[in-house]
Amino acid sequence: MNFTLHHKDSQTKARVGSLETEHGVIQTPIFMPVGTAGSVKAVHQRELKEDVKAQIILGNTYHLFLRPGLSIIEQAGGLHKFNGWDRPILTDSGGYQVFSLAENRKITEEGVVFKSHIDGSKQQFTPENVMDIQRTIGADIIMAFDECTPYPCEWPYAKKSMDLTHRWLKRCIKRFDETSGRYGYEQHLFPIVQGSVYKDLRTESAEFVAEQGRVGNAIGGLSVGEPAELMYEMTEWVTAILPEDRPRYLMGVGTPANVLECIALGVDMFDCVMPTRNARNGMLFTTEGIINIRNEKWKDDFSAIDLGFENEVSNFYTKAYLRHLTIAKEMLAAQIASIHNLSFYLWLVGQAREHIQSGDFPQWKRHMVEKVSRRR
Ligand code: PRF
Repeated sequence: MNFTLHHKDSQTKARVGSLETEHGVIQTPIFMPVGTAGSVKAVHQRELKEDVKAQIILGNTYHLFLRPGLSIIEQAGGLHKFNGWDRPILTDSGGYQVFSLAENRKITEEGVVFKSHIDGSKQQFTPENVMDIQRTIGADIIMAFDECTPYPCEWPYAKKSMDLTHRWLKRCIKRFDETSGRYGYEQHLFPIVQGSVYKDLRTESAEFVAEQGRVGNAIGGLSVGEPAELMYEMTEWVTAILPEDRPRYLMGVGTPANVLECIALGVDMFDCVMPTRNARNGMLFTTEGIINIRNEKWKDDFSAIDLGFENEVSNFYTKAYLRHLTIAKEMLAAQIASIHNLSFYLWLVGQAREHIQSGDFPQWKRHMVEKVSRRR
């Protein structure tokens, strides 16, 4: 996997690059739609390519391991073959989902024992089996097994948790490097920086992660309820330590404004359920701001959802029609809203890349953050 930096902004830490995988090239900064159970909810693969213009999607180890299970994915020849997505895939390790979804989880030095939220069965994740599971799922980029601390979190717990995440990282790396891709292409392991909101811990974690010398690095433990300013402060602190010549992935972030601000802090990759989850609740992100399509005021607004960027779906369907579909609980509402929101995010990071290249990124970002954060 090759990461090439093409341009660095002179006034911020924003950069434009490209990340080559055997399933295709990813232009950075990039937003990665979340496809938890092997599907980006309400959006099929052709729409993801042609309308959304997604370059890479996410999958979740936790969900895929529980259902359909490894045997089915392996028989299919890996997740790319199973779901028909032939571009890059990244899988999260389960280290986050196990804490947010599983019941009765118990964390030990060895790993986490938990009860499946689907059938109540007892399961265990360890750094070793999570590497094996992600090898079998077959994502191009796989994530280390970590503990994501909640917010707020006292320093002593954050320290203890970070140390455990680091010991787990060593075990992940050992297992990962002893094994190889099962489907004929290479996979790459990204370690994750933790340390909650404490600068001393973030420094220690970022240095530890940087020392491992992996091809890309991730920042975890943020966007878990802390104020946005604190999230920016930690992100900036960590990107200053992580190697400049490797991609940096900020996990689970965020709103369009969060994404733009963190691009300026040197982040290259983002994922978040917000564009898809909020779409299903009627919240739309547009070039003119945030709208709740259920609002009465859209009932006879026959203007397009968004004319601010070129997109078949956003330019074609009207607000009044989408409002009707949403109120009537028509499935098409979720499809149109999800495609629109994802297309908007992908357009936004594409614009960011162009403005970094052309040299007016700071001015454009200031203007854009204001525009996309408005409530209409
Ligand atoms: N760790 C992992 N996945 C994550 C996170 C994390 O800290 C976050 C934090 N926002 C989102 N997804 N493994």
